[in-house]
Amino acid sequence: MAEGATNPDETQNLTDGFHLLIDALKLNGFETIYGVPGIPITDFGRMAQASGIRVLSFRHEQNAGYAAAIAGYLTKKPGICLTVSAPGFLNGLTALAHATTNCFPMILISGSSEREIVDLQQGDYEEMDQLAIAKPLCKAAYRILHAEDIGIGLARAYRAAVSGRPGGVYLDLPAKLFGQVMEAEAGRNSLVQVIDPAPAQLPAPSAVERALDVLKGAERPLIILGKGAAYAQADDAIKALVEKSGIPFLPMSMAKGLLPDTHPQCAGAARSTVLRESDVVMMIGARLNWLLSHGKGRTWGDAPKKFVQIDIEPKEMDSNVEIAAPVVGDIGSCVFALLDGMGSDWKAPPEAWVGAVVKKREDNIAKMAPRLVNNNVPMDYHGALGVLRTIIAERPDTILVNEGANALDFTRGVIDIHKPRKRLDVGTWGVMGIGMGQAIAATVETGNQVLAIEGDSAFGFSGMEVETICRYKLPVCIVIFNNGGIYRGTEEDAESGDPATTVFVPNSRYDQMMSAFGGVGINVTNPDELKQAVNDAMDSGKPTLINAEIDPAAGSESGRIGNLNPQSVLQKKK
Ligand code: ADP
Ligand code: TZD
Ligand code: MG
Repeated sequence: MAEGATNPDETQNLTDGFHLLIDALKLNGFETIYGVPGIPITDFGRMAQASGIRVLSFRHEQNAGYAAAIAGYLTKKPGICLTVSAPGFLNGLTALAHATTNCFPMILISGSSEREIVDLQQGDYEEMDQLAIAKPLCKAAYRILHAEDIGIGLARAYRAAVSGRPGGVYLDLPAKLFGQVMEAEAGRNSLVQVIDPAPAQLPAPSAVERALDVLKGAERPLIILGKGAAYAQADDAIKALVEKSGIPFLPMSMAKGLLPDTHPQCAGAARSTVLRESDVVMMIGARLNWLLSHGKGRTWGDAPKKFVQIDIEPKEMDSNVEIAAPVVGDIGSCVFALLDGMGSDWKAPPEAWVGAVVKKREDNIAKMAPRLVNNNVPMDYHGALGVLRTIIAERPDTILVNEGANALDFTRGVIDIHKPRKRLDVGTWGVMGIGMGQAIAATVETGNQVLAIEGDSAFGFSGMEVETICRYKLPVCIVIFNNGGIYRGTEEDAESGDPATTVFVPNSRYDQMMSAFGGVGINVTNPDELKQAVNDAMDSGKPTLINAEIDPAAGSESGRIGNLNPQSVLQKKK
């Protein structure tokens, strides 16, 4: 048997699809698989686990997929999701599309039924032309038909996921492939160790010079840091660039903590002012999509603006507005080049601007402060978040997972993040359901404690995974902001006789779901109890779910993005 290979049958000198895939994964340093077992991949999962790969079994593929996607974000290595054919594949596909949309590297490996039968539509078990369906929804999609191609197939998938703009890759493995046998040494020779999977992409010196010229001409410059910057793991260089430039910075949601939200240059609490008033904006790993009002309109004010954009994807430039200085390359290389080009005589931006931003930010922080210490019962979002904010400040290595509408927007605004990649959330789509998958992968990949702050609706999308969290005994503390519904728990629909579409069973006890599986479930009604319960959870590291009773009337429709709802002229809103 070849050294390092997993085939236990030494006498036969043979290997097969199962073992080749395991060997290929291990050769390339893939240590964890997130998935759901079943035909045709059950034995593959068992063998992978026996070989030392960590195989985490979920209750639904979508959650395993979200886990893989965020694992990719946290590690810069594609997260692997493993699913069964057709329905399992489709369940995982949402997460694959989400990974692609968010520029997270991920590989969805799915078993599939036999080509001969699928292509003649003869009705195989879980028949579906998965490759064709996956193609438009991911960055690349490949199928492997022969055992000797497993090595090269995985290499292609790996490289496609992480190089350039990262994204989701689909790998289709028909059932027959797993059992295909080949000679062990030939098998070993067929494996490919991917060298330099995400090669550095250096920016052109002229592009760097152009960017510096634009920055030098600025009166009111701003740097926007996006999750691409957090993904790049160029933390020290980005910090050095921001500090040397003296320019106020605005972190996008998942870029919070790249520099601490408490940093003197952080303009997070002066967001509308800096977007409106700035004259030159440098985007680092952030897109001018809906989250930034497409770079135009009221949010951005009337004064003309010039944009500098650092991104690995050339097509991103001019996607919404003209980019005066495109800098195409990987963020680490681009930031180093800019730092280098700034030289020793770099002039900080005018004090009038920097001072105005600081003043606005301090004013806004002071305005919010009293709301964060309120002890109202039932709790409002600010009362609850006031204590959670302190806990995160005291335990800055905690990874915060966050989804919901009000539960998302208020948490993002209130809780300061102090270290890079410690805030994970709904991302570019604002998708509900990422919570438990992200919570699981975050702690599995880093070993850190997780605090998941979840709207009651948001949690419902992946809530069954509390069993998974208990089964693997993960240090995850879930706080449900339970306001009895989507946005609010107060709506009534007198006309239909059914509950309004946005409300749930009032006074639900989500904590009992956790107790059902042996975890700690607690119901809390005020901020003091919430603080105690979260601190206990973090001290013990035990799976914990805290049902935090929030005033059903405290939230607003769609949180901060109510303006995106289309309006009917014929019907009055309730
Ligand atoms: P946010 O939602 O935080 O604004 P986006 O997801 O919109 O961030 O933008 C992330 C951007 O970062 C994408 O355009 C992507 O191409 C880019 N990106 C991701 N990784 C890198 C990298 N290593 N180097 C350069 N750009 C990157
Ligand atoms: N489905 C999916 C997959 N993603 C979505 N974003 C939605 C539906 C629509 N949606 C939102 O945009 S937020 C939200 C839904 C259903 C839930 C908000 O309720 P919540 O939070 O309980 O999670 P708050 O605190 O009550 O606002
Ligand atoms: Mg709710």
